[in-house]
Amino acid sequence: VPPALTYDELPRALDALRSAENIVIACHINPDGDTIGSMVALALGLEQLGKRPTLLSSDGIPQTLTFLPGLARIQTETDARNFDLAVVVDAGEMARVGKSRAAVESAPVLLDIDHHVTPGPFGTINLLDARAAATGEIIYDVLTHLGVTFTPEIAQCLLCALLTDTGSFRYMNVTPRTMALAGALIEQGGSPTEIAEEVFEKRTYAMQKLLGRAMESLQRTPDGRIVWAHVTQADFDEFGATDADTEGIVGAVRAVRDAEVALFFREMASGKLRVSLRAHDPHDVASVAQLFGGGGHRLAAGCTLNGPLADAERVLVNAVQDALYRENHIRVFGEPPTVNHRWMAS
Ligand SMILES: [Mn+2]
Repeated sequence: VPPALTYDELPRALDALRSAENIVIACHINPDGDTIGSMVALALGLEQLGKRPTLLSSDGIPQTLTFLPGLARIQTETDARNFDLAVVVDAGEMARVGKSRAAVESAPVLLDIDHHVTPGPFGTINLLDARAAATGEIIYDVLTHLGVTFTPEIAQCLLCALLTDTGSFRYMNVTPRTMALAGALIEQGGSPTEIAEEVFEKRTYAMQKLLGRAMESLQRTPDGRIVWAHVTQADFDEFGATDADTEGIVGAVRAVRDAEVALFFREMASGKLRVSLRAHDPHDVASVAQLFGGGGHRLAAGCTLNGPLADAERVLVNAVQDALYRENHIRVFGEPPTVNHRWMAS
């Protein structure tokens, strides 16, 4: 395995973990494989050292991750306030621990472990590194430094963190080190086959039907640069679908050849439209989402618009066209005048 990442505050983090006894570990709301895998792997390692970890997931455990070992330790909330140390994994910001916040903030020391480096560290001790493809990579280093034995359970949790946060090792965040760690984790008993089957191949009937409706609605601009799709509230009602059943749709829209920006519109019961925006490098959809009061990352963002659906689609597609034009204009001529779309935001 290539050398570990280096963190300025690693010695302080290790001291804090070694000296604490009651440790509360919190993951982020709407949890994914990285935050759950990182939290459980860290807890299993700390238990080897005789610690008593309390695991908090404000939003519980998504169906797709229920195969992971060690999940019985996770609770959605706690009244306990006797913690020596709090650890928050993969959250980006404190607000994203949800209702775990009171327990986390009751501890005298807060360790923030993350590969999201914006909006910035919020711990008293911080292990942040954007070069890590997943927070699980940082947890791997921490457990190694603590002298923990990598059991098959720990390996499976960390492999799940790496595999899910890299889109099965396909995203730009993958490094040689990511692959080397994955190899080590397989040697230690992790199973990529089990993770892939559980996470990607147990889609619900409603998910597949919604995906069908979305693909049926697919449209694109004449130049093919912008592609979009929608599902209506009627589709949701017909299949008894929930928000979780839209998983994978925006990725399917983005996968259209020559698409530079993909949009997915989800009609809500209120009549408003929740929109997921995805860009291929080097485009920036966060700036478009921000025009409508939303936000996100350059390549993945979201916002909410007023209905009806057809108007929202027209307005947002126009805004993306403006943004693509602006990007080109800035490259060639410098800053053009700005366009204000804020009036359409819900
Ligand atoms: Mn992550």
